[in-house]
Amino acid sequence: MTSHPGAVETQRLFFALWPEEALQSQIARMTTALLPNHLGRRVSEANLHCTLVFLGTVRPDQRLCVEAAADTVRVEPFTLTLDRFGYFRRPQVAWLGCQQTPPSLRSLVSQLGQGCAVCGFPPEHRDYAVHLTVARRIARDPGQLLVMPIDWPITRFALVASVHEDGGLRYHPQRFWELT
Ligand code: 2AM
Repeated sequence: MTSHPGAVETQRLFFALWPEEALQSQIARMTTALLPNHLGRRVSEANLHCTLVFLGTVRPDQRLCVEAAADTVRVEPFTLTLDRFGYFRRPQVAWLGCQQTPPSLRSLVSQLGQGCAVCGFPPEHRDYAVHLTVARRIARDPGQLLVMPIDWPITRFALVASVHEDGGLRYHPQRFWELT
């Protein structure tokens, strides 16, 4: 949280799919197998996640608002198959994603995005590109790397805070919502 005298306490927040620890380890191992060691900087295992809706700076009243919006989301549990390696040239990040975005994931992102718009967060107009960033500062496209597919059962989503800690960024889930 920010804490300037007289300032409103804000947080940097986003909604995400948050893997169980065992899956975070599996993804970290897969990244090590895929990317040569000298390429880029790995996202630390405990930070691995897939963003659904990025909010940025959030006031306490807005946090209550987005939490209420999340309460209204109706999506049944589904499976997300991570079966694709990708690279975004501009932010220079490598990621895992999926060949086919499940309709349930689109619905989840869309419901959350619409709810957050009501709380003052402009909706994202770009098509949702599911990606779980595994490494940053990769200057050159590593090309198409073959991924051993991982089936990730999605039973919940999280509101996550991004916090500066020990000279780096650490992501902390604040609250989970179960899909039913
Ligand atoms: P990235 O993994 O592609 O960098 C916390 O910062 C999470 O929110 C990260 O997953 C990051 O995506 C994403 N994020 C950061 N800034 C963003 C922005 N302006 N729009 C969308 N997502 C963003």
